[in-house]
Amino acid sequence: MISRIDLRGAAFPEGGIDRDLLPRAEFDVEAALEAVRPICEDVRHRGTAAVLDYGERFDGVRPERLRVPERELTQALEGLDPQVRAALEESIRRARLVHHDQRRTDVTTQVVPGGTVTERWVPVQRVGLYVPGGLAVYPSSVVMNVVPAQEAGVDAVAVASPPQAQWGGLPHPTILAACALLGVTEVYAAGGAQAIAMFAYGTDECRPVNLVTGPGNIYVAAAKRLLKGRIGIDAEAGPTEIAVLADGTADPAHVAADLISQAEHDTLAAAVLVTTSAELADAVDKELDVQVAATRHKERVATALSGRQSATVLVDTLDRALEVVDAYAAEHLEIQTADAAEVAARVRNAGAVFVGPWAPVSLGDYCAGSNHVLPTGGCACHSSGLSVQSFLRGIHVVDYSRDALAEVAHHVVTLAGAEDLPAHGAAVTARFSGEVPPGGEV
Ligand code: HSO
Ligand code: ZN
Repeated sequence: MISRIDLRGAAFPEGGIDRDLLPRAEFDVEAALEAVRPICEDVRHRGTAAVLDYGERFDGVRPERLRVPERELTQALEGLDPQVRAALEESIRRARLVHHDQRRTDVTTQVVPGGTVTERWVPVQRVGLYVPGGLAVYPSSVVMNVVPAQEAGVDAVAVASPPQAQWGGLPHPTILAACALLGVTEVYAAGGAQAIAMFAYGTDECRPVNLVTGPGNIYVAAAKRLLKGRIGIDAEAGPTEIAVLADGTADPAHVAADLISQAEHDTLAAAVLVTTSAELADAVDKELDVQVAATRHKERVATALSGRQSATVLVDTLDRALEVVDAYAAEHLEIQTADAAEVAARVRNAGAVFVGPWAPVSLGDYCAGSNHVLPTGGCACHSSGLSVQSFLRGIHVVDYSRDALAEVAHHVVTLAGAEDLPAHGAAVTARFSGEVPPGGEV
């Protein structure tokens, strides 16, 4: 079911292996840009009516209105299964613990006597959080977007999620209930590129936002790419990925279950096992056959596991395994080896690392306290998952006294001259009657 790449005995190039040699889902955001451009333009010009029209076209239902009335949120919470409510509350509680601790304190550096630079952390004022519809319902993604925004101190949080025909054009009631639990009252029945355009340009029902976060399909990713700059974005999320780095000590049944758990998201989801043990690889293959046949979304899972984006990679040593997972830079990486903590500490590139046999990815999807909005498509080599930091900006506050400026003025004038920008120097000397003060006065 899952293909095999045998790198045993292969020469690994100095400086790391080429990540293009490793399996990856086809997710061509560029190709979707042309499809979303007219949608975004239309929303820009026609506003709410355009968003509703696209809801009708793409989600198969025209919501009565874009903004979900607050009473719908309250009703959804009242109708929520008590067990789901308890689980969501625990998920929120744990996420708050972790994200609360991510908050930054302002740091003031005294550069010279009388000269300080403070990095002041300021929350983004208004954010739009996207919660996908698609093949599953994602109240957990409401938690993962809203909690860091709230902990960062964002003033206004708006949520958009596609209208559902089955629910009379409202987003799924569990999404609405999760919003209510979190105290979010501004919710829109909007999905796809039109939701991102609504957030970026604003309509008569929705004021424009400064930043949009949250995963979505390829059209959401394309709209984010198109509108980036006008709005900030977190990332262009692609299909979900799990990599498992395992040795002969791993339990094949658990490894298979974890691979299946993420393959369940999407036919394009990627499941990659990197192992030093051919015996484990064989045992996982057997487990996959048994477990896939028994799982609810077996077609979807089988397509994902047999797709070109999924593979078992055999290597000779743990060092090689680490090179492979670093090159792959998975959204989620499990370490199922002896001394898992020690191996995990050596990982350079991953959105989140799950250490040892008791930390499956699905724990992190819901209830670990960590965030599940993570970099995909290899972006974990340069980007982080969603956190409080995603909703903050660091403003440098520069505060210099006359003497502190005088001390360094000659250097400013020199550098301005070196760049042939004498007016920059003049802006300093103008404060000292047109003279360059001698350095070292302070
Ligand atoms: N694994 C997904 C998140 C998710 N799983 C939500 C279940 N619900 C991407 O990290
Ligand atoms: Zn998941």
